Amino acid sequence: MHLRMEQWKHIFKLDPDRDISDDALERVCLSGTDAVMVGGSTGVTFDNTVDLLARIRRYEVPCVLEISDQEAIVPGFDLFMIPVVLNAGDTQWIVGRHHQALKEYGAIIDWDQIVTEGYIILNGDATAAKLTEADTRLSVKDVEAYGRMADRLFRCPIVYLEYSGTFGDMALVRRVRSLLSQARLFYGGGIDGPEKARQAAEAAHTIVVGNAVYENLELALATVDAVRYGKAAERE
Ligand code: 1GP
Repeated sequence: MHLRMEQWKHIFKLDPDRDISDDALERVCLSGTDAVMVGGSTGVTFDNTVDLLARIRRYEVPCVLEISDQEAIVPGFDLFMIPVVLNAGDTQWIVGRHHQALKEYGAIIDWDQIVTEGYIILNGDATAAKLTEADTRLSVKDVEAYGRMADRLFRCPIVYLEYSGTFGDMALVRRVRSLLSQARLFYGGGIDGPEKARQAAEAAHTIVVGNAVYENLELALATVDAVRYGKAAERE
């Protein structure tokens, strides 16, 4: 499979620690989304990750693992996304865990499958913010600096603005996208239906829809067309 991540506009993020029925999973995988990302902040284990991968693999949709725990690294995904939380207070989430993982697996990694995500967590109430002790009280200039750090200094292929659980500031998202030179801007947080999906897709390169899959599947599925067809889908 040739993965053209640079063309992805829409991703569903599924949490291995949350239940999803076979029917719902089928609808997600056949929705027309560009990829399914498997990941979560807590409760992700090798076993629940393997289970979810096996179920997603019944379908052709590209499937990527966002690694947050070394114990839950499961082979067989198309890509492995590695978050580096640039505004983490706990440096374990910037280089610490990465260092430990590379001590263990560094010699056997297929680097063509590894994609680094420069994360900027902006919702202080999100589990990920608490876990990483992220400093979310950032000015526009702070966020711009982190964006440039990920894009220019560290050459991350992805800059991820993470508002998980709440819909973010689209002017800020647009601002960060405008200063990136090579990275794709991923936006995630609070996209609960087509209208917010359209707004976020106008601001970022790629949008990530997570919670809505579990809260209201119909509205979550409608985000795919909203991104693909933009305003036309909204009018329907
Ligand atoms: C979470 O960015 C994703 O990591 C999506 O956020 O769950 O709020 O959609 P939501």
